[in-house]
Amino acid sequence: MSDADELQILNPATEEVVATVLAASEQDVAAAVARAVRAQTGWAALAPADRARLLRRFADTVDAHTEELARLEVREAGHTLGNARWEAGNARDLLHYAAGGAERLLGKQIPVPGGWDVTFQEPLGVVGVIAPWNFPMPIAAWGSFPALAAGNAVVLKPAETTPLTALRLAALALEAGLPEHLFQVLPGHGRIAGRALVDHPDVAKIVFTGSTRTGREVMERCARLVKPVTLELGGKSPNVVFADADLKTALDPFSFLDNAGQDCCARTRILVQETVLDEARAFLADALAAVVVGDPADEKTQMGPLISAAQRDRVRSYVPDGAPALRGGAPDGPGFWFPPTVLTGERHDSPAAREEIFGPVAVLLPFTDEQDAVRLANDTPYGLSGSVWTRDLGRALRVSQAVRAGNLSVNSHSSVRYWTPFGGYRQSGVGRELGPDALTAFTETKNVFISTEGPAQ
Ligand code: TXE
Repeated sequence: MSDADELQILNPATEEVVATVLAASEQDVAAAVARAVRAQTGWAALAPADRARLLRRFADTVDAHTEELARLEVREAGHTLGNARWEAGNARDLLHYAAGGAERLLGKQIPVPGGWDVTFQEPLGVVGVIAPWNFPMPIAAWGSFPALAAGNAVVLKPAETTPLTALRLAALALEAGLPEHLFQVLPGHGRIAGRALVDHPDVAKIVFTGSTRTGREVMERCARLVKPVTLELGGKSPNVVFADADLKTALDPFSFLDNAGQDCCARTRILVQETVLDEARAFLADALAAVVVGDPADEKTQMGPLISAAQRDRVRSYVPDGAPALRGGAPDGPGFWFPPTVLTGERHDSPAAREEIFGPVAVLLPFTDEQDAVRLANDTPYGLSGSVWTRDLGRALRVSQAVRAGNLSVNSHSSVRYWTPFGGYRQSGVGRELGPDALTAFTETKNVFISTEGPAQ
């Protein structure tokens, strides 16, 4: 493909073309960054209360368009309507939360002899955000909105397959009165527009969400310019179910089927205490058969298609014909469908149990006791998320302390909240997004010492 080619956006449920969008070239990225540099100067000079007011207006504008944004996400990404509505609401709520942060970006006063010492949290300048296709709207928002609130400009490159909701958000920002070029969205290829953003000397930080492989490359390229990065990468999260747990809740198949499993927090390693393994298998067989897979625009649908033919092929490669598995159903015909699947004959060190599949496929694995459960849960290069299910409070606390992951839930499969920190250990990433410190990640700390010494006598 040439630098000036087009991206065809397909509806993954029908394979029909939804839109055609121009792909940004390296020159387009350079021009956008130059515009962002100018826009950021004016934005940072505004009083924090004025930045907050404009961001709240942006939130209200998003609010007035949540149904439109949700339906666009259904068309470009195949998300169920219920999920897509949550996603649009999440973008709006994060804007409100980040807007409040603009006025609370506090420094410190540190006691020192001979003067006063104060710190300031200053904006970085232009932030580059590279977003994936699995949650196009929320992930674009998580990288961009706290950065804007902290006084930065943002240039966002969405994934090749899903640029439409991000483009719409940028248009809504302008409609709400945000300065021109402050929040720019440039659809394009990773290896062209993505790399150009990473390599640009005037981009002060990169926030990347995607595969561990690409994240590693982004980090290496940023290292050449000593450019800070936040990386949100893959996962292979455990769902640790002890025999005393409420199995029906603990084994909720949507702990790994939500968004057709294209979720870095999906609990795809179902670790079940061996004394209840048969019971778990019987429950999961019924639960998978009951999942409603189909048209994501239908309110009753629980699971939609995968994003692309390539992703379906990748998922299929982990589920050979005849592999021992529990399976649900999926539509035939056009669309990138794959049935809900739990592999039951895997070892914990097999590729399906170790690698991120990113589809509606989990593995069921037994453990003996608490020590064995922790050992298996931690036997992964990743460390993003996980759940622990037990009625024994002491054990719940011990296991949640012992599992090395950034986001754990006890007796819950709760997902991301915009007001709590999110990110991974080890190869799941670097840094944290969201939560009370979200804005600080987009600032430099400046320390200023002011002498109180009087004039020499
Ligand atoms: O990811 P990439 P892909 C995992 C998941 C999935 C696999 C591959 O396992 O099956 O990754 O997905 C941009 N410089 N996750 O190939 O390549 C790209 O254009 C700069 C987990 O889609 O990492 C897109 O915008 N940017 C994950 C973004 O990076 C580059 C979500 C992600 O694409 C680039 C998505 C480059 N050299 C996939 N190459 C999660 N953490 O949730 C590509 N990009």
